Amino acid sequence: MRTAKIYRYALPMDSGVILREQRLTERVGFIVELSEGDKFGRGEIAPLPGFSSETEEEAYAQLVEQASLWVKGEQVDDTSWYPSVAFGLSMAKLELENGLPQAGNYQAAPLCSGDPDELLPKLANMSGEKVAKVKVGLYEAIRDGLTVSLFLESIPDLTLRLDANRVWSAEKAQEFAKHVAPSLRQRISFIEEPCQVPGDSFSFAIDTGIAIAWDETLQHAVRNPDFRLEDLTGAKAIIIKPTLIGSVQRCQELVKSAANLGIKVVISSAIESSLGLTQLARMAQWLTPETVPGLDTISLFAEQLEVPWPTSDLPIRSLSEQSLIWQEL
Ligand code: OSB
Ligand code: MG
Repeated sequence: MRTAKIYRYALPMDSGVILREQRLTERVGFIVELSEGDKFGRGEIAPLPGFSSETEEEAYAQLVEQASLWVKGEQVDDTSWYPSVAFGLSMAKLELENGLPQAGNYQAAPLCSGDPDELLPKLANMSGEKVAKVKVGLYEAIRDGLTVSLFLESIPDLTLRLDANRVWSAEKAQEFAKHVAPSLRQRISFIEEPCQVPGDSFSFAIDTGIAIAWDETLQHAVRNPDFRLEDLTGAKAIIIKPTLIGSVQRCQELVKSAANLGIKVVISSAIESSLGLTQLARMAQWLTPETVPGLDTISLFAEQLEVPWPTSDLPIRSLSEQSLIWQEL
């Protein structure tokens, strides 16, 4: 006997979370709970405004339709679903089948935005590889270059991941690189999407010796059903945000292709609640055990949902306090 429930959650965010120039005061999403006999599994479906192509309403309509088919026992191919729906439902099914290992990789690369004194204590608590993520492109490119150099010079065993979110022209990106000494550049593990145009990012990597990673470019490319990772050349790493990419199996295939091509994979968050984020940590430990994932987003929230993130002391709301908006028994 199969049953399914869908909750809609709404969680307050920390003040000051800005996404694509919009303040995000509340994160909204769905949790699907699939049950069969005494087994159950959960998944989070939370399109991210400004990043997902599907809206909350579109995702909800497809989620209800597909959850209902699952209850009836019908098999449906999920390759054409919205990424957020494919991810959440595949995760719920996987958890139900006991297919998601318990162990998680919770050592997220700390996100920081500029002050080395703030970063040092965070790094002191890290076991193993010291890697942090810095958003660049928010200030002058020259200032970014100087800040990055300062980080690398003051913490000799630090490597950095940078993210420019496609803000620079080819010239601005060059200006940034000019202010990072060539001897420091190999400690930039990669910079995500330095330029507005992917071709410029590719040239930037060749000209400067600073490795790049595809994030937005990968999200666009996977919308094409004929996409092959072989065609996305030039990057040392790809960023997989499952909510923006698709099912667990789709992500798993990408991890496999990347391994064959010698490309590093960083499983990252699209600002899921602590429920979805802990599942991502387990997925990262399972699929990319050698890599620190990009999951340092719990502190963007003011509250957690049902499952605590191990290092967070934010208050926890239970799922039963959220609205149960659909069920099929
Ligand atoms: O800019 O990569 C981004 C989260 C949501 C939307 C966009 C981004 C992010 C992150 C996640 O940066 C954290 C990470 O990748 O380390
Ligand atoms: Mg990015």
